[in-house]
Amino acid sequence: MKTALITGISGQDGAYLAQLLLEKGYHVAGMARRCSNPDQARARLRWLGIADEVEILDGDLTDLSSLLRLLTRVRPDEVYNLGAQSFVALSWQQPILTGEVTGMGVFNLLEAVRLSNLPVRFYQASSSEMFGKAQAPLQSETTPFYPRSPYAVAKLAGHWITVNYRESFGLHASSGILFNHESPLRGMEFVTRKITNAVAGIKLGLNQGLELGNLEATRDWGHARDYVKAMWLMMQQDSPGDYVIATGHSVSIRSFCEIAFRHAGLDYRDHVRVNPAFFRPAEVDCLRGDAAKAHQALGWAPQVGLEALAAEMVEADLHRLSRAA
Ligand code: NDP
Ligand code: GDR
Repeated sequence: MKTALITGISGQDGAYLAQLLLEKGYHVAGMARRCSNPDQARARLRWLGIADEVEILDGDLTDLSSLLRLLTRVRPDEVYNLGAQSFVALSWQQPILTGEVTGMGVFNLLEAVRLSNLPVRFYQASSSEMFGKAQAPLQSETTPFYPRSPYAVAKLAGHWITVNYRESFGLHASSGILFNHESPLRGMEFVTRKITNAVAGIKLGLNQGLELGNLEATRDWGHARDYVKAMWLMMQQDSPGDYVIATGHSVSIRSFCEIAFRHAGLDYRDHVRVNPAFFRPAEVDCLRGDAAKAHQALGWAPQVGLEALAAEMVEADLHRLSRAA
């Protein structure tokens, strides 16, 4: 039986990845930060019905000693580094914390892997945000990076130190450059979930409107369940590498609003108001990924399209809010 250690187990991707690995017969250990309500770390795992099947252990990406202790105890075959301060907008409010967790955290974990001397395969959760002010209309592994936020700068450091440990120490370390991926487990502050949660609230008469920032930015959105499969596939390759994971389709926030509101029989124009307070100091205008390398080398392809993704999210929020009402 293989063992996996997942940092960021309490997040969206951590939950779906844990589910996938359990289905594949892994022992799954997850690292979570100490929190005053320990139940919180398992909320998403509970939603998927797997909370009791995952071993949760305390640790923090900013604390090298906790990482070393965890690795020595769990002795994983595969380490998936999903932990991060992942909210781009917050990274301008807390740039130093973002640098320490999202950037230096990767240095800490890689160093812990190296010092542990375990034959570990390592996955780093890199991001399409690294392309930022995109230097090509379709971004692939060879497109130059141009980060536009403290978050993206930190992710870039994490990406390059992953490449560097691979090249310096022969570590089986891969970097998945994942474009936006969403689900009913997406955090409420991210734009798709903010929208689907508002759609459900408006439909049920719980609230009236929705304030958003820039509606014209475009994103290449996929389903988180599809994307965690790509992470696992990277770890099964004989050689490590870097892979863009994306659908190849990009639509605006405005279009996502239109689709999500329409699913509930509503017109977004009656409910959405632009509030400049949600604009970012520097925006990433257009992201669209070219996942040809992943298709060819990993046999990976996304299964869920945007309409189905939005519908699943709206339905899940309707279900949750109608039970709470
Ligand atoms: P989430 O924000 O849902 O989850 C982030 C996880 O990181 C949470 O479990 C969080 O714990 C944990 N974390 C935060 N700070 C620390 C710390 N100091 N030490 C250890 N763990 C910490 O993100 P997603 O699941 O959406 O994303 C997973 C990873 O993939 C992230 O690294 C993200 O940046 C990256 N990514 C995500 C994409 C997406 O579209 N979802 C696209 C590309 C990359 P807690 O619950 O305690 O806050
Ligand atoms: P992103 O996701 O920054 O792409 O990072 P987010 O959903 O936060 O923003 C996407 C786009 O929507 C615009 N936007 C708003 N965003 C939010 N959050 N709230 C609003 O009210 C709003 N109005 C408009 C934003 O300006 C932006 O253009 C996500 C995270 O998961 C990262 O961790 C990950 O690395 C990238 O995706 C790929």
